[in-house]
Amino acid sequence: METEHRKIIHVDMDAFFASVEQLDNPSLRGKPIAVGGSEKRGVIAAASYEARKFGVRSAMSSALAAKKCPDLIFVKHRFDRYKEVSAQIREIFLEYTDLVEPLSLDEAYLDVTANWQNHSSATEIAREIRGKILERTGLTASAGISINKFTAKLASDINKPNGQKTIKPAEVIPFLEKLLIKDFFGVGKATAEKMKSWGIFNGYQLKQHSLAFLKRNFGKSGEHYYHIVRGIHNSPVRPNRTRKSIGTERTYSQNKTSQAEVLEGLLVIAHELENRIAGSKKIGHTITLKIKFSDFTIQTRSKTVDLALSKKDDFWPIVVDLVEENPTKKSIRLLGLTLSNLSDIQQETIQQEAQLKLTF
Ligand code: DCP
Ligand code: CA
Ligand code: CA
Repeated sequence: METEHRKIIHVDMDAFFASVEQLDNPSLRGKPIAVGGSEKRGVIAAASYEARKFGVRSAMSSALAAKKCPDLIFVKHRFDRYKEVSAQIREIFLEYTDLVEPLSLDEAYLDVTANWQNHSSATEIAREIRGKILERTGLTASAGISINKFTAKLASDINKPNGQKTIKPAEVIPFLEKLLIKDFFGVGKATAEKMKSWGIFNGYQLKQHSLAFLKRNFGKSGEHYYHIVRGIHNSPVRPNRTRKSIGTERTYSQNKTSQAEVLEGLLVIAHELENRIAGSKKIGHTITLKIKFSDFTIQTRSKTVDLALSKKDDFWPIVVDLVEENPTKKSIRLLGLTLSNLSDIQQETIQQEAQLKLTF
């Protein structure tokens, strides 16, 4: 039955470092680029899809890459910028579930079984998340949707870049039977060679061997292979942090100079914040106003109240106070609002909503 299965999404950004560089520097778009390394030394961290056509890959030596693709452009990496994007996508994931397990800057597992926002399917959630990633970061991501982390991760590669793939419960077994041994998690070269020598090339052939046989030959890993090829992979999505704040901000193409303009801008932001709070199933006690001036200096002002804040009507008067108590003379290029001091809204409400049906 559908409801017995968890709904796991694996999201992975496309050509992450390279795509960020092409986003920030339009002259690099559509061109073969490599991030990290230089013409002469080092290894490449990331290659744009244009560079991959020439066979350029992550971890390849720069010298070999330059040989394969003579027009390859080498770009320096900017980790702070990748971290910034990583935080942005994390924020999006957390709008759908607390169960977010990042694997690296550009990918994470999400367990969306509880279905916070009453979506019709996990597939739909993944599509929405990819849409938000594109909208807020300007970058594309791919996703895999399935019953466990293992199949979800494999699925996210199938329609990459800028695509997604759902492997439904009934499709998991046939998918795993066709899967090549080298693509099974944690099957190293030596193990794959050993299996080949016994005529095991795919999941179906792996399944013909007993648990005892696999344990005898591969120890604990053998047991893991036995289960995984049967679609059994119970490893939970382990969140490595709980959310401390919910925030949203906007940069304006035209600086804001009057208090009326500032309040007008903040009203839009307050609406969006309310939506994000609703998605997070949290309440908070502190509202922070962030202002970036046209000279790029930043100011934050906060107020903490006893009232449990989640609705715009409740926190808007606080925002107005924060603006009015210290009128500013300088022109403003960015405004932001953050709710912090968070706690979960009542457990019973969450449980009720978790019962809303979610299918694949
Ligand atoms: N990375 C790195 N060294 C590696 C592999 C990757 O520094 N050996 C960095 C650069 C990548 C980022 O991590 O952009 C994410 O790695 P992925 O394996 O997810 O690869 P990409 O995102 O670059 O491409 P894909 O579209 O295949 O996911
Ligand atoms: Ca990636
Ligand atoms: Ca990745």
